[in-house]
Amino acid sequence: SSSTMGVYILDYGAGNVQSLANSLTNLGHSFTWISHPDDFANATILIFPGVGAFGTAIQYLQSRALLDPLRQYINSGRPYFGICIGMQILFESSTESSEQGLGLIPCPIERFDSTDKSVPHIGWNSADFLQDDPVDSSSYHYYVHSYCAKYNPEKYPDATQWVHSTTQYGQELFVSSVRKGNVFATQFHPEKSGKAGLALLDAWLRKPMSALTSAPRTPPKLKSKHSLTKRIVACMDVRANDQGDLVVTKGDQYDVREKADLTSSSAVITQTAGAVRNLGKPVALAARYYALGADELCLLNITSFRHSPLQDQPMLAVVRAAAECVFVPLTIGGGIKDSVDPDGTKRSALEVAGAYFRAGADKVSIGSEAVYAVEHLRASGKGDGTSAIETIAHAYGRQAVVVSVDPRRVYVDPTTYDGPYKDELVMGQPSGTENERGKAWWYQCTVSGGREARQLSVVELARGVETLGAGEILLNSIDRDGTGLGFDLDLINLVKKQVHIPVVASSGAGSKEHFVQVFENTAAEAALAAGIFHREEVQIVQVKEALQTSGINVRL
Ligand code: 1PR
Repeated sequence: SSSTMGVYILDYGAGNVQSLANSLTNLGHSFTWISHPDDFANATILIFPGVGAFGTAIQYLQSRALLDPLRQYINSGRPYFGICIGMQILFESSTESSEQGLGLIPCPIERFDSTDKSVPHIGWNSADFLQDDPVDSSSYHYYVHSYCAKYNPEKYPDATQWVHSTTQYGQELFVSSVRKGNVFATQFHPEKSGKAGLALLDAWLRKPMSALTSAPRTPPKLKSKHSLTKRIVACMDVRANDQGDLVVTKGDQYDVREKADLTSSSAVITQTAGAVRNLGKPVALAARYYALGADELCLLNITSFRHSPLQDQPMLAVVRAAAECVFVPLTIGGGIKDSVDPDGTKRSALEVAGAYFRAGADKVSIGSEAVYAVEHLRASGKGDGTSAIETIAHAYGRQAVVVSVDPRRVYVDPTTYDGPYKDELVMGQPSGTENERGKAWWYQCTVSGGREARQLSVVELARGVETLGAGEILLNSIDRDGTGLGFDLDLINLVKKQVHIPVVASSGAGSKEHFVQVFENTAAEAALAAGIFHREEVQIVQVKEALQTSGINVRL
């Protein structure tokens, strides 16, 4: 039963608008999609959830003759809620592209300064609200963007009357929501901000024109530290078991089968003879981790290299079902590449990614293809615009493209090693493990889930994927995966030094202290774990409490 009439969502065909649809459904509001310019006439409430790139959004609206009707709708005084790009288009212009915005708010959209911080700004941050409103100002909201409206009342005095809240990232203040008359818009994603975000959407839908009591405005001030939290990511490796059911599995250095029963006389002595480990059903686990406070979820289709992913309807169905009940960001990986269906139909990586975005994914994660793309980049000196990273970043924005890296240590004798990775060697410490003492190592990239090693180091890969347009690095470690020995701090520090994009530390978490360790000793923006959560050895909330006790900012 709907409490609101005539709610319309403007879908501009790029980015994850399904999440907004799912959150409205979850809240019990019905809605209609705007697909034709005439539809605006029937709308009494309009939401524009723009994810992606500014230029692509404007071009799409223009090509479908939706831009002028949108402008007319907003000018007519009917309620409008814009999200992310849906907020940015209200501004004059964006340095992201040459397209002009609607120009309601006289101020440009500009890129964050990346000299002191990672860009995109990804994660949960808080806001200073300057007006009374339906927002619980103590809550964190999810942001994912490289461009923003900088808060600058001296330079853009006429924009300040729109400012509803500001948020600090690094030492920059930006406008995180605007509100005036019939217009409300947020840079953050309420549809991905858990319970707080859903509550905000619900409050607005119930009273979209609620008169604002103009509270006296205290101009926001820069603080010594921003309040972006460190993210805790729960990861589910998904594959079919021998019965053909999709299950969440968990490897030990990427081997996901049970060890063979070596005591049985008939056992063949191999390490991989057992069944695929089954740790649960993907959608049920995703729902559980959302409820338990995960800041983000990751679903990896770990056998996607075997077949054509768009034929892999079960995985798309998993994403669709997970997105219906999970209101934090969802990353989908595995098989994001150019492929050919059994009937000969060619599918570009962009189409594959598009199918996942439409199903409800917020980001896609690219593994093997990223390695090949950087090999190509190294050979030819520059990207040719055709790689999965480039095409998807162009259409959906960098922030939607994660590169998942599967490096493995290659141990060498530092006194004799004369190979190409001399400058990247990590020296083993006397306090290290038996393997490490007196040795040095470099990190080699692999493809196909660690099955094949390539002549490419993790340093080359990290630099290359940033150049090509990746928005984030998911940094696994084959050596640490499933071992519970803790994150590979050397690896994380090495990669973190190469790039200006966020890095998600992954592999090896065995206790809550390991999360404290990774954030105290590296600049990783997020930490991901699988086994420890699947086996319920530690709860997500315990991890966050331990971090908070150590003075690390988290969303509790
Ligand atoms: O190459 O683009 O098709 O992507 C394949 C994706 O599948 C890559 O992201 C790759 O990392 C992943 N993958 C492939 N094979 C495996 C495997 O385990 N056999 N899983 C695999 C990688 C690593 C993490 C794991 C952490 C944390 N899994 O996802 O969750 O290591 O584990 P822990 O906390 O238990 O230590 P493409």
